[in-house]
Amino acid sequence: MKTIYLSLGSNIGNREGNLRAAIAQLQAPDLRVLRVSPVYETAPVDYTDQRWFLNLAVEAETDLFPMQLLKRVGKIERVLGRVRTVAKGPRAIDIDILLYGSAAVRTPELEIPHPRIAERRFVLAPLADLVPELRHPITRKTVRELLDAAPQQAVRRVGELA
Ligand code: PH2
Ligand code: MG
Ligand code: MG
Repeated sequence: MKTIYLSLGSNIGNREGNLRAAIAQLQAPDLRVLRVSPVYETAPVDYTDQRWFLNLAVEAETDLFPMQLLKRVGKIERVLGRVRTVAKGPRAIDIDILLYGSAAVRTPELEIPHPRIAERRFVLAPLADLVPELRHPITRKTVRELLDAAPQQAVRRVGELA
């Protein structure tokens, strides 16, 4: 059984409903959602000409191996994200694997820890609400240290998921 951390984001349609539906779909006999962070409204990064996101972080434990987990979250994204408009831009739901225990995985399909954690306030702010003292398995910096050093990005806590 591994403890894992996921980053969820939505910027299409009923963003809060999409997050809630994704968490419900994640819950399964072989994946137990333990805690959900507060919700943040966050300015889009990378591709900036899109609606603001709602982002949150999830702590879970699972028997799934990393590639099985990747397939599972991909399936949930497809189920919930069917109404797609622009490729690479807005999405109904995005589920990214941030950490899988203290494991490091590097394949063409999957990299864990997620390679852009340290650049993304929209990932670090909710993650710091759950596990501020958790250390990144490679850099050994805590989540709070990473958040303090992250580039500026507008993120504001908007509350808990109902
Ligand atoms: N996800 C992206 C690209 N940009 N910006 C914010 N604020 N939140 C996201 O979840 C996000 C993003 C690609 O997955
Ligand atoms: Mg993403
Ligand atoms: Mg993704």
